[in-house]
Formats: sequence, C-alpha cells, structure tokens
Amino acid sequence: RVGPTLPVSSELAAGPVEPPASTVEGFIEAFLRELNYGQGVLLSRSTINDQYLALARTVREYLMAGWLETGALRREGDRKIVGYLSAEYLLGRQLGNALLATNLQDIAEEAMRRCGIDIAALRAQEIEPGLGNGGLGRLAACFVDSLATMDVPCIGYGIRYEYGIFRQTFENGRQVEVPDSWLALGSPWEFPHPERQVRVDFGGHTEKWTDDQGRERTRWVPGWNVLGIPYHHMVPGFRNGTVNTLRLWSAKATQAFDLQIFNSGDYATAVRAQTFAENISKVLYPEDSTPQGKELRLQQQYFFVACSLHDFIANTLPKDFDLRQLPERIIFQLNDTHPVIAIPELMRILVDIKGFDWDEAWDITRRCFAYTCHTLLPEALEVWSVELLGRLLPRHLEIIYQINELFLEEVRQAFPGDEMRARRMSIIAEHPERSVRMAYLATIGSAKVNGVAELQSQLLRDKVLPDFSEYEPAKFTNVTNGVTPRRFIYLANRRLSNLITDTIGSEWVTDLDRLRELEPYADDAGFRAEFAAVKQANKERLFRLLSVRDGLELPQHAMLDVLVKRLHEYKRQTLKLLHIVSLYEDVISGTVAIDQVVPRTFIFGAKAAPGYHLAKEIIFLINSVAATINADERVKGVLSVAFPANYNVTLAEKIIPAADLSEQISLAGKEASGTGNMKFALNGALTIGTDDGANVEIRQLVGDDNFFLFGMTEPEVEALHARGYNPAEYYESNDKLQRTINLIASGHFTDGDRALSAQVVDNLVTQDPFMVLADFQSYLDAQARVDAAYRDPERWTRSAILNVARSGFFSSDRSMRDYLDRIWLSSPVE
Ligand code: 4GP
Repeated sequence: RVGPTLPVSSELAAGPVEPPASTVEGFIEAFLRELNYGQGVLLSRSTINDQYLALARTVREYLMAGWLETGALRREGDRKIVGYLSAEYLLGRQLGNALLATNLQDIAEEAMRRCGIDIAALRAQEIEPGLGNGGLGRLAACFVDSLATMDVPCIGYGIRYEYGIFRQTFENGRQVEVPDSWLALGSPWEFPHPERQVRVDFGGHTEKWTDDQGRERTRWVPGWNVLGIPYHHMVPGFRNGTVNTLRLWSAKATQAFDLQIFNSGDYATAVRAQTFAENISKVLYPEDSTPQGKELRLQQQYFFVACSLHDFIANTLPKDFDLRQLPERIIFQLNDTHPVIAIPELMRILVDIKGFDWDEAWDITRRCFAYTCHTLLPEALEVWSVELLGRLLPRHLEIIYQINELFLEEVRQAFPGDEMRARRMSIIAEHPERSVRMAYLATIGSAKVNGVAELQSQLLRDKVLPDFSEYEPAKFTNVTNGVTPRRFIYLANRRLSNLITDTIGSEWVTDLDRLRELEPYADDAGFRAEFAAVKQANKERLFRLLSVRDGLELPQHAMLDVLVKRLHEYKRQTLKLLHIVSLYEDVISGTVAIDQVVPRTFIFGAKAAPGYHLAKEIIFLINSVAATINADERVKGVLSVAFPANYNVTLAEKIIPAADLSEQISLAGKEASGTGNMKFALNGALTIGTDDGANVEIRQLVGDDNFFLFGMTEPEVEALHARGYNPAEYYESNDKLQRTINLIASGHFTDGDRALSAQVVDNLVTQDPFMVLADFQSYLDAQARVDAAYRDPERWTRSAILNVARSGFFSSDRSMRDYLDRIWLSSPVE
C-alpha cells in the first residue's frame, strides 16, 4: 500500500480499511461485495446504475486508508493548511480520475470485462457535478488536484448545490435551461456527516454588554438560523497515497416543520421555514464573471464561509489551540470575492466570541487570508448594498465599518490632506447607493492579493486597484493559472499520453516541464506521423460521440477550429461568427472558388447566463448560421458548423484533444487569464489569439512561429476608447466586413426574418463595446495565415508538437508552487 504510515494506523480496522488486493481477482471480489451488500442486488439482476455505484464504491475502497491517514496527519501535524474557499468547483466526472489516481484503470477494465460489463458504459453513467460556472470553478478543481498530488495539506470548502449549472438544450436554436439534477441517481463520491452540523445565524440585531473585566463588548442576537451539513469528498493525489478532503456544505432547516400547523392541515405553511432554509444550497447562480446581487446569493456566501471557519477552528484544530498561532496553521485562499465575508466573520469570532482585542484580532485576521481576483471587468466586482448586508448580517456590517474607519485613518496619515484618495479607497461606496465593495474589503483584509496571469496582475495593480497597490505594493503579486495534466492530458487524451510516455518516460505527469524533452522530436518525421495519427484518432472519437449525442455528422478530414467557453460579449463569439460568415459569403458570392477554401469544421460550446439576453441572441444566431451552412450544398464537406449543447467538463475532455485550432479571441485587457487556452496548447492545438490574459505567456513560450497573433494590444484598445470608438467607421470602410454583416442582416440565416438577427447586428454596428469590428480585418488576416500553415501538414504538426513541448509551464502544479512561494509561504514536505 502506498502512502504515509502513521502512529494512528493502529486505529485503522484491519479488515475493511485495508484496500482490496490490487489484482483483477481482488477487484472483482470487492466489486461483487459492493454490488451484493452495498446495492443489495445480484450481478445478473443489477442495472447499469447499480454497477456504476458498485464500481465507484470499489475504487473508493482503495482510497480509503490513504484518506483516513491523510486526515489524521493533517490534524495531528503542525503544517500550515490551505483552506481553499470557493463558491464553485467544477469537478468533472470522478470515476476516471479515481481509477487514474489509484492506478487501477487496467485492472478495473479487465475485472468488468470478466463480469460481462463494458466499463465505458459505466463511465458514461456518471453525471458530472457541475458545481460551478466556468473558469473560476474549474480552476479550483485543478488546484485541489495539484495540492493533493504535491502532498500539500488542503481542505477545499464550498457549497453542495442540489442543482448545479443548468443543463443546456436548444429548441429551435434557442437556449433552454433545464435543472441539473445530478443527485437524482445518488452520488457515490460524497460522504454526508449530518452529525457534524453547524448552526449558521442570520438577521436580528446587535447589543452591547460589559464583560467581567469591565470591557465593552458586542454580541449578535440573530433573528433566524439554518444548519450546515458537511458532505465530504475525496481528493486523491496522483499515486502518492495522499487523499485530501473537499468539504461541501448543504443547508438544512433547524426545524423540519411546524407540527401544530401541519396537524391543522395547512401543509404549505408548515414547511415554509424548511423550504426557505434549504433554498440556500438549492441551486448555483449561473453567472460567469458577473456578480448576481441577490439576497439569496449573499446568504449562500455567508453560509458556506461561516460553516467552514467554524469547522476549521472547532473541528480541525486541537481543542487547546492558541488562536494567536492561527496564521501559522491556516491560510484561507479567497477564490474571488464570493467568500470575502469570511474576513469580518473571523474578526467576529476572535473579538466577540474569543474576547481578543480588536488590534490583535485584526493582525491575526490579515495574516490568515489571501485574495485572488479573477476579473478585469469593473462591473464584475461584487458590491453589496449596506441595507441588505446590515439586514442579513448586522454585526458584520459594524465590523466592516470599523475596519474601514481604522484603515482610512492609516491612509490619511500616509497621505495627509488627500481626502479624495481616502474616499476612493473607502470600502463603502456612496453612489449609486451606499454599498460595500467586497474587492476592497478583500484587499485590505488579506496578506496577499494576486491576479491570475501576468497581464491581468499588472492591470489589477495599475487600473483596478491602483490606490491600494500604491499604498501597499508588496501585497500584490501574480500567479499565472494552470491546469491539471492528470485530467486534461492523461485522462482526456490517453493516446497522446501513451505517445509522450513511450518517447520520454512517464515523469511528465507530475513534472510537466519534462515535456520540453519532446522538442527534438518535432523534427522527427516518424514522430510527427504518430502525433498526427493521435490527433486524427481523437477527432474520430469526437465525431462518433457527436453523432450519437447530438446527431451531428461531421466530415472526417477538415481542420477542427474550436471556440468553447462561456458565452460573453467580451469573449467575442461574434467575431468568430463573422469569420465563418465571411468565408461562406466568399463562396456563395463567387468571390472565391470552393476548391480554394481550406476545409474547416467549426465547433462552438457555450452556455449563456439565463438572464443575459444578448448572449442568448448570439447563441440563436450561431445556431441559425450553423443550420444554414450545414444545409447548403455549395459548401458541403468544406465548411461545417457544430454547436453541441451543454458544454461541460465531460464534453471538454473530448473536444480539446481533437482540436487543431484554439480560438482565444477576447478583446485585449478583458480576459483575466483563460485556462482553456492552456488545455488546448497542451493537447497540440495551435492558438489564434489576441494579446490577452495568459495568451501572452503562451505565445512567449511557444514562440511567434507557432501562434497566430492578431488584434489590438491593451494600450491600443485604451487609446481607441480615448479617441472615441465608432464601429460604423469600420463597417463603412471595409467592404468584406460590410458584405458579411449585410448577409446576416438580410435574414439569409433566419429564414428571411431580418428581425431575428437585428439585435446582434445593431449592437455590433452601433455600439460594439468589445470592438469586434475594429479587430475584424486583423483577425481575417491571421486566419489566412492559419490556412497557409494548415496547407503544409508537416509544418503544422511540427508547430503542434512544439506547443505541447513548450507548455509545461501551464501545469497547475507550477501554479501551486507559485502560491506556496509567493502567497502561502510554506512548502510541501519532500
Ligand atoms: C474566470 C476568468 O474569466 C478567466 O479569464 C480565468 O481564467 C478564470 O476565471 C480562472 O482564473 N472568471 C470566472 C468568473 O470564471 O466567474 O468570474
């Protein structure tokens, strides 16, 4: 058995806790036991869901001893623990990852085969827990994977949403949102612990009292409360015996229902309080990069943060722990502003409950938190009205006021007479209504503040929080995002993994810089042929899936040009659409002969926030263009557009390994980092992209010859804004752009109904806040360079190999090392 051996191992039961033997026979025995005694069925009578659950529980057994030992080590050791506080985790399916971590893939496959079961069908049975929206949530999942693999103590804290991100379907080309009932058939990966419930208070008022040392104190007299029930998930490291914990909180009413009212026959009223309380963890807010200023969302935020702080202090630390040492034992990493209410919550615990002086409590608190900002859009920075915050969390509002007052006093001392600066830096905004700026609270209350790519970190310092970075420059740092190679190469792209391992050995899985050793093979024709064959096989796998899943029939030999991410204007799916329509227009207008067009299949994947009207219009337009082009004989087999519904982690794992071209085309200065961009490069797609987010670093590493750069730089964007941007000028002066937009506006893609495309078109021509038209020509020129490169398959494959070889930097293991060095100031034990 791999893993740490402990003095406490005497506590582990000899039988069931010992993992089953790592042999096919041992696996079958454990599997049948789970089927018979866990599910209560015989193999011959079992459904596919029984089999999936039994298989998952079997794999779990192999992780159990490591999990128990890791937990004991964490509690008894004195190492600093990372408390990752995140409102979102986009975990993806768990079965494959657990098999990978335990190195049981082959054994399990053979064991299932001998039981007459196709393991692929069981894998497909799993519904991924979509407890996040997009990049931020997926990043959290990559980070906890890396921390476990590096044996860094980490507890991931979050919310167990009963319904995750909605399931997207299309009806007549329009997005329809369906609730994601991921728990309907039961999840074998969670361990509920109702006996460890935590009470969370809300509302009410505060009052003053005097303690027996004559000190004036404050106490919160709450108005109502709910219970938080923890559900534990295993987070296995890659074959190192470490299994960290993800602790997700589910809300439950303190009182199930009112029996008197129930008996009187008013059933609805009897359960109202319960419904109200349990709504807190009912559903994920489906917003990406935009705050959702709803009372329930603030309840969610405080709910999981209060549960998590309490859990750490009361259950993870030893009973007699001296809280002055807290910063030596924990660093709470705030994943964006969603958990920032944890800062006043820790102050409340220290001052009101534990009786600390304010100054000492503040000194402890500021060393326990670090804040990551994931955006550059000013409108995406969370703000809560004072009215709402004061009503829901009256004591926290008082604490925030006090933090602000003392902080502004410091600022005034540092910059005497500069009252404007003090006002700018106030946590409390006065307009348009009195409100609390959570990013400011996070910055003031944290030891470190980081952005998620070099460019964004610089813009964060210079533009989003300039006064703060001037005041405390050392607080600001960058950690460029990363992705886990376990899920996004090893699991998602088994063929490429095997090729890499056959060529340079297997160390790359936990040391991604080793991919550099592939570089010389870019010039090896034999290796290139194998690499190209892997890509082709991945495409065919994707086409088989899309044929079954979405009824899409796609040509086998076209360039696969992919744009997958949340639907947002700043990400500029419309720019991609204009490119597609311009190619199509060239052909149908007779400007370009069809045999001059490089065959391309365009793939989109994107969910729009349900309330984001324009984004949903863009989805409709993409689907309309897709339907028209796919049905047009004049471009058949040359231009195809696919928009499979419900893009999620599971689908990403199939699309990314198949892609030739990765579209990263946000307006410069808007995409904080991007992580899809990294996954594509690591899977051997070439990027066409702007100088934005982590694209900048990707291009620097893979080299200009292996990256298609286009568009304005961030300073150019700023300059154009300052001059006054008028999209109509571009429309009028660019003939190709005009023909493209006119074709869309003419109703060609919407059965002649011009109104159906009018909103998107008008927005582009009259407002175009993300300067699509300004970058159009440059984008088309870059796409022409893409075509030229693709016409030379050897050159293309060489570049693709160099993308893989030079992207090792984008491992989330490296991100975690950077957090350890720059932010958490602790290091993993060798
Ligand atoms: C995203 C950013 O938009 C993306 O650039 C970044 O790579 C990712 O976070 C991880 O840092 N933001 C969100 C969000 O997903 O909900 O704000």
